[in-house]
Amino acid sequence: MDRGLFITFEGIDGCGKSTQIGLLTDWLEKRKADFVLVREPGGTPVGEKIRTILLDKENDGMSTVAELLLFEAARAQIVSERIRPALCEGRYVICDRFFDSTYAYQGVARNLGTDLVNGLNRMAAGGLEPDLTFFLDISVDESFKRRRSRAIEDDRIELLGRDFQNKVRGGYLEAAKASQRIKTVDASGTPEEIFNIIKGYITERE
Ligand code: Z5A
Repeated sequence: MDRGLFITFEGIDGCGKSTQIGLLTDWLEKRKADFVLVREPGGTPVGEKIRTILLDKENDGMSTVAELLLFEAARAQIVSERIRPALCEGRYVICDRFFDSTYAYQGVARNLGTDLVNGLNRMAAGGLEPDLTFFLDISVDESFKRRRSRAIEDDRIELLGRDFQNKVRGGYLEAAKASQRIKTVDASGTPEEIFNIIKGYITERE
């Protein structure tokens, strides 16, 4: 491999990305693999400021186009500042959400158009694509159940409700159908069961 492996995690709210990323980084540490862990939106000083604007419940008047462009701006920054350099050094990059989130949330659920979003995604990522993407698929009912069990308040996007989450899930299913890179993983099992599937895909790809 002439560059590190770029792995992204996707899914509707509360699908278990953080849990699976924790299991993956523990596994990589045990194998003494060199990795970088980042999240979108965020992951850089500029990106974290954009994240605060995007998730702030007080910004409920934000236009959907402004929202889309802010996600892309944060992405352009993290790709050039963190992701591409780490991959060039041969490190694994694990990213909690990447441009498939924009496809599903803004392109499909916000109805801004998937062609437009695909073009902006390519521009912001400078043509970079993940090697492997795990779409952790749970039902919207399960997502709400898991979210209720958390002690933290919903952010601006989490407050959008069930219909919106259903559309987001539809967007992911559509993206997964069109791409070999995206592995749909049934995320209704135990964290260990889910991680075994993920580990299998990574081992196969290495
Ligand atoms: N967004 C966008 O619209 N467009 C974009 O381009 C991008 C993002 C990049 C970022 O929020 C928001 O931005 C996100 C999409 C939007 N919004 N929404 N809505 P974030 O990063 O703050 O939040 P998140 O990405 O939605 O993640 P999360 O809410 O932190 O959830 P998670 O990481 O996927 O899940 P978790 O924390 O691992 O698990 C949730 C709970 O379920 C927790 O209590 C776990 O203990 C439990 N859990 C986990 N796994 C299991 C299993 N297997 N069984 C049972 N319970 C489990």
